[in-house]
Amino acid sequence: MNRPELRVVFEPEVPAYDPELYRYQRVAEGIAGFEAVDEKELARFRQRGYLVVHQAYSMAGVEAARRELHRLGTSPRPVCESVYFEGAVRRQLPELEGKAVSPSSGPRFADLALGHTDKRLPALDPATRMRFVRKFMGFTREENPALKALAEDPSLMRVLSRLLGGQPRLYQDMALIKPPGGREKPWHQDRAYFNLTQASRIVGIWIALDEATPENGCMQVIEGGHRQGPRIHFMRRDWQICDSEIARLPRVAIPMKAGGCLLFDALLPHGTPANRTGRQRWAVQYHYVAPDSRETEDEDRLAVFGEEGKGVTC
Ligand SMILES: O=C(O)CCC(=O)C(=O)O
Repeated sequence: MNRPELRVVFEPEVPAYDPELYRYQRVAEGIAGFEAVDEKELARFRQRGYLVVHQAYSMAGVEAARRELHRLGTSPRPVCESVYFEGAVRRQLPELEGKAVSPSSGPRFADLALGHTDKRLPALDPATRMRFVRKFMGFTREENPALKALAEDPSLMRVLSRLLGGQPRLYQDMALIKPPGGREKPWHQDRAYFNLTQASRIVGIWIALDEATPENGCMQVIEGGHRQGPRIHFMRRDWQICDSEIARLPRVAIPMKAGGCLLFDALLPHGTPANRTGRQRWAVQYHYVAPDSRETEDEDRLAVFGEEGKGVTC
């Protein structure tokens, strides 16, 4: 298989946030194993916008996926489409000082909040690179069989077929390595990032490859928030929902052990706080679409999720 061209993104440093945004009211309940997903759980998913499945994956599968991610993080030529580094890596790389994508140079919309993009990995020893890596994308390929196996797990496919009402197609893959001190992912709806029509059915899965806790940046959600539809996103610390809107809503934390997962509606508002521990927090996230999903353009997405022309402020 041909290797994809590598895209390396050096993110800007993300400003501090109000810790109140991640003060949660409750911890989510879950079920054990994909086989426990019945009609009642599917109805709960529709109502709440998510479903937590503990012990969804075997530890052998999780460990094999971790080994592949470690290889992606330390290899001189990782087999994936993109690698994102935390803004803190800039302090190791003085040549990046002041380098950022400038809106006037016409970057793709998705790059605006991301910082400087390159085709080469930073000249750092592999261990240092691994310490600052935040995200990989486009790795679900034959060369990474354990990561591909997580994405194509037959029990997951059965659940997704029921949630999507048709054969699931993988739309996006991400590995999210939140390093010690690693940045917050501000509250957002994933649909605000996807150029897919609003009628397209989309379900995400976030799989813990480590224990995920409120301290190291586990997922938090606004239960039932998908039923209020699309929310306006603003370019602040990231492409995100306004903090003042989130501050008014009750938040649910989703801690889980390695091998557990969160299935969620692509309109469910969610976010993760910074990692305040001394260890990385590893997870993978996949999004799937129904067979009748349709691609659209940035401008269609921004007409729904963007602030322009709506007279709103944040
Ligand atoms: O793992 C995380 O920190 C959250 C990732 C996330 O929500 C996203 O990238 O859409």
